[in-house]
Amino acid sequence: MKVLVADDDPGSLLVAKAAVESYGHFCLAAADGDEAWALYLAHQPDVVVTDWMMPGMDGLALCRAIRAREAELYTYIVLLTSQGSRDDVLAGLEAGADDYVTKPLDPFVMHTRLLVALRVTTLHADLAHYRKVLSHQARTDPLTGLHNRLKLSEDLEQLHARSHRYAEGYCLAMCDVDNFKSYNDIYGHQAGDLALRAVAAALVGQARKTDGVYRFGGEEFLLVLPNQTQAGAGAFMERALNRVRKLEIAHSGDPLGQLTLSAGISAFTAEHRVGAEQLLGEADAALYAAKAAGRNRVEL
Ligand code: GH3
Ligand code: MG
Ligand code: MG
Ligand code: MG
Repeated sequence: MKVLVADDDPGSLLVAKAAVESYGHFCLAAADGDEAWALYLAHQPDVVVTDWMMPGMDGLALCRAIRAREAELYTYIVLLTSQGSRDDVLAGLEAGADDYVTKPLDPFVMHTRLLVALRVTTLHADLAHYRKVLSHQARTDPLTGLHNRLKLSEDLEQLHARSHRYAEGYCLAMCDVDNFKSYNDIYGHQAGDLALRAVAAALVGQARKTDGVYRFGGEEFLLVLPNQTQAGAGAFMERALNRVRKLEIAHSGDPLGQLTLSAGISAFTAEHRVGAEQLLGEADAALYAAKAAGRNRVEL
């Protein structure tokens, strides 16, 4: 572990540093609280062992500063206290310290505290990791690997606010696989799943880096196209539909004999400053028009 030791007494500092190093940890030493804070910010130690009374920033203030700042990485804090200062110990633990040891420091006691510190910091690191994994999973569609609707609502809210503020245009394209129920009926659900994955990959392949591709529902996909005019989005979606046709997924239940997409586009512009929900509804209505007009096409 990376351990930061802070003590304004040079003798105590040396003893503490030697104790930490003798049990195989890397040790940073600070001669007062201000230096400790600077080293903490620069090196993000796993453990801080700090004296209570120091000129400048004292141990209590250091505890508070560390606790006020850390978000993901947990720092285990051990206070160095003098014998018989029970109130100090309580104040220190309340300020955010995890443990305390009394001076003069016994190296073996330091060792035992660092064992606990390792266990606690490892646990916190695991929790942070799982939080990240779960957060990603909660926003991802497992079949296609695309973003899901939760991620869509978050991203769309952000994009909408930004576009509103800076008067930028953006477009939504709602896509739906044509005659997909009959595809499942003819080829089975497993083949249907594979087809959805292929369509998703084709859409992602067509999208620009800043575009968002989301699985909106069963066989429905939503594309979010920032900084795009309605005409630009129309041309873009024509290319996307073409790309899906080029997959040449045979579909005997479709008039064209292959799997196709229909799409409806809506646009947020200076003249049409409607809410994101309404824009979704408009893209859906345009999709409905594309279906009614014979499928395998884009409607604005
Ligand atoms: P339209 O051209 O009007 O869109 O007709 P459609 O048959 O595609 O539309 P419908 O809404 O009747 O059928 C959608 C089908 O999509 C039904 C459903 O079983 C299938 N589906 C939805 N999600 C999945 C999935 O994850 N995997 C598979 N294999 N099929 C799915
Ligand atoms: Mg001191
Ligand atoms: Mg469909
Ligand atoms: Mg559908």
